[in-house]
Amino acid sequence: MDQLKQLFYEKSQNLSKEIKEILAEHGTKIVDDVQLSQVYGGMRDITSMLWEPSLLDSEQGIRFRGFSIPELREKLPRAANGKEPLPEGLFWLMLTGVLPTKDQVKWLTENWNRRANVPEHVFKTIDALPIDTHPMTQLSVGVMAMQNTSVFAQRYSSGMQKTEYWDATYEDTMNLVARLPRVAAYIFRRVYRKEDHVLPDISLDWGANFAHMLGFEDEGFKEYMRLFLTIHADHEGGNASAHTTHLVGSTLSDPYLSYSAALNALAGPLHGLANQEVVRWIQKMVETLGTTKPTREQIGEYVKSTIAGGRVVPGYGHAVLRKPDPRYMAQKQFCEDNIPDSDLVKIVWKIFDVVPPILSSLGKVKNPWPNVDAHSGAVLIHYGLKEYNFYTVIFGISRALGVLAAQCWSRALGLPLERPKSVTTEWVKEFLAKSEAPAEEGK
Ligand code: CMX
Repeated sequence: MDQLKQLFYEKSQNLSKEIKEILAEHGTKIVDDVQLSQVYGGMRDITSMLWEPSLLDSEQGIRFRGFSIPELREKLPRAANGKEPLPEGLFWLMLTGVLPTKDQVKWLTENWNRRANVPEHVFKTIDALPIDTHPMTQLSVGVMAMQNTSVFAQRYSSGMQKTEYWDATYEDTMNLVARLPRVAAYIFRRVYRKEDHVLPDISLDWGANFAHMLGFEDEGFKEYMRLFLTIHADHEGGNASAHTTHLVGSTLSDPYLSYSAALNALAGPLHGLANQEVVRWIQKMVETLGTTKPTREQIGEYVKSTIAGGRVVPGYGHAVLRKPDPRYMAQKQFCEDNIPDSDLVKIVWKIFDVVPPILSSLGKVKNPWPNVDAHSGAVLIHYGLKEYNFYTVIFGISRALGVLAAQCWSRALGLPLERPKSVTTEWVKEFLAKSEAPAEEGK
């Protein structure tokens, strides 16, 4: 058994035992109430699922196994001469709960490089799609095409025991994460670089190799890619892409099927697609205003016209967060340190000055602050990755780390099929009639 698998096995066995004890003693304790407005309101804030890799606090933002993003940037191993964390280290942390050493991260990079071979039929499947198919759809199809190699699916059909599910899920997770950058880069070069593909360089780490296969050799871009792939990896379990993985996986669909479904959720404009929408929105603004250096007043008028047109301001607001997103702040800091003079980045910062008071003045927006998607496009454009339809793919590659680490945990802990209760409005009316009826006399 490899060293990461061994550590994960020990940790998950221990937690499994602990959970059994907790449930035996406290299983009937009430952890939450549910209001009718939550039933109609997208199940916001209802505590109802388990997700080990990370936890979101509405004020402080995301913590991965207790570590904030600034702490991860400080404590996770980095590339030689690099300042940003290696996403491999975050995967190790999410899977085991333990910060890895430099050697352990090196081992993981090498292990993924050995697993990264993508079967030829996957490229042929992608090539069969019309070139104007959205890159997120191409990625989802590419992942589905790899499903015939699922260790979980093969072992399940040969009668695998429940106690082995975690092992097969771990193998699929490691293979899939290892292959993803190659598949995504293939899509990028197919669509935007006339099929001039770039072969992997196995001397590089996971993030830098992805940048290399996309065709970007700038060290600054490689550093940003490491940061990007780290901060987008997980946002606890209730967000649409994570929850989709969890739900689909709970039927014992293998990691390829579950993660492909997650990509389809991430491809929605209220979720991951917002990062491309932000850039489209800014470019339209620059075009409309006729300047690359708009004033705060001009931006304010443009924001108001977006809202008056019945559209949301992309990159702002969040279902859980109630403060500026630490993932936005990490990117802001990266830009202050590395590219403070980019016109586009300066626009992003001015938008941050202007949008929150306008959204607050509407009186209905619960969080007027920027989220992760408000910043990334400007940085990618600065480094020359201008094809914004590809941005959500990069988000998706990062998201694999969190949702697949969580899937390993779900199978190791033996979590069951997910099946919440739904009701009809007819049921609600009857429920209200009963609860509002006066108590019968004498009772
Ligand atoms: N611009 C304009 N209006 C907004 C808004 C924004 N950025 N954010 C919220 N609102 C509106 C909502 O549309 C809703 O209006 P109605 O009551 O008329 O339908 C009202 O404010 C209340 O919404 P909320 O409770 O504050 O926010 P939700 O939890 O319902 O939605 C989110 C959260 C992210 C979908 C929403 O803020 C939004 O649409 N933001 C823009 C898209 C975006 O950036 N998405 C990326 C999120 C991060 C990610 O998952 O990647």
